[in-house]
Amino acid sequence: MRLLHGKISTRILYLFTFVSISSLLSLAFLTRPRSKYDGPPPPFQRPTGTNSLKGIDPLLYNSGPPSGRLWYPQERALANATLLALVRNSEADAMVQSMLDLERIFNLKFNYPWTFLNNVPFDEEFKRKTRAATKAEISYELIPPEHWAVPSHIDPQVLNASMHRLEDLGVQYSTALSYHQMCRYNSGMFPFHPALLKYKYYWRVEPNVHFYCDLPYDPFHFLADRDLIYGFVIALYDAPASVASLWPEVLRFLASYTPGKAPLINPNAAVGFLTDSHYRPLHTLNASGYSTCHFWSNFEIGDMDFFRSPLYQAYFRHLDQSGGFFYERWGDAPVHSIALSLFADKKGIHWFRDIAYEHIPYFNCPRVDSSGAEGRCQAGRFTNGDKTLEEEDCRANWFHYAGIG
Ligand SMILES: Nc1nc2c(ncn2[C@@H]2O[C@H](COP(=O)(O)OP(=O)(O)OP(=O)(O)O)[C@@H](O)[C@H]2O)c(=O)[nH]1
Ligand SMILES: [Mg+2]
Repeated sequence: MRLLHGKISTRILYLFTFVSISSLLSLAFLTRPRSKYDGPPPPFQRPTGTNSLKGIDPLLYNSGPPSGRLWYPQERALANATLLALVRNSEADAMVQSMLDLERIFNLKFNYPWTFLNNVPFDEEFKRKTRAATKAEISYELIPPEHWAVPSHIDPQVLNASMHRLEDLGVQYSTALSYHQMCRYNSGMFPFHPALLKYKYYWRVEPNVHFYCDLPYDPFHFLADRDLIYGFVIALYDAPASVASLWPEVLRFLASYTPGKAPLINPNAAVGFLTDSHYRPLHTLNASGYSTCHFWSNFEIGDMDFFRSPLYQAYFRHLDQSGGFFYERWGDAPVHSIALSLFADKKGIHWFRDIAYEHIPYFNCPRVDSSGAEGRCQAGRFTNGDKTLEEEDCRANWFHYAGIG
């Protein structure tokens, strides 16, 4: 009998000890100091000295989903939108890589149609490989030759001399004629492709990009519901020599255009984003007053009506007429970004902080939950490890002039 009592009291003692230790452990867990990154980021303070966002990058914070109504799969009819890629036949495998990522994180649930554009017909191999990468509809489209051709006002001798001058200045791709054509096409021609006229919104996708975290809501309805016209993830400085005369040409356009009653520059535009010289004064100097900061356009989710508007088209035609797409190497990224930062309300431009993305060598990596983002895309990662690339990040300018939004 005594033996039995002894056994019971030992068990009670064990149980008591177990319960006490567990309670202490859970108390310690619950009361542990929360990381300062567990809530939304504090109001943005522009770093002094360098543009480094180390320690204050909004991507380090677990800011949760965007505010307002979000539309999840099957909750609403699809928006008038397409996933869009200008791509070469030789890039089929790289395109499939991007597609599989975007399908996995987003489109398997939504089923938005894909549109592929090319200046030569897509071959059977490209079609076969890309068809196998999605259940969604795909259109394979040839670009009308007159949209792609080098305009007749471009002088071949000046073009040749300019290409080699830029090459000597180290401007990447300056001697590749097709690269100039591609930049011009993406700057102002693409929304007029006959196959795109029926769409309002596009999500631009390039071959060989990566998407990491799940995107649970519809980004097109997100833009439409909030009167947003453009979404980006990464903002970078450009090589000043590639755009040396772009800003003066933009100023000439602004001086020459008579728009009627509406103000040409939007009263709530982020002009300072374009003219800033705080972090890289030599860039602003060498690009004749343009900071060279731009939304990196290999990722864009946007409203084609902005690029189809009479004002944007007048701006594009002016730039095109000046020859700078060929005599310099103006990219569609600065051309889009300048127009957006002049003609649009800055509140209409959205930073998709929650889309985890990589186009070599840069990243946009959010903190998706309290355990941090997945493997390769850890919160706040910006480059592939090359420290010299860190200074190419100009998001600090955008946050300063337009807010984090
Ligand atoms: N059809 C077609 N697509 C092109 C051509 N040149 C470029 N592209 C596409 O245009 C987009 C931009 O070209 P990229 O070569 O990626 O240019 P980039 O992003 O500035 O350069 P990288 O850093 O090398 O990726 C990609 O989607 C390419 O597939 C071309 O001559 N024909
Ligand atoms: Mg690219």
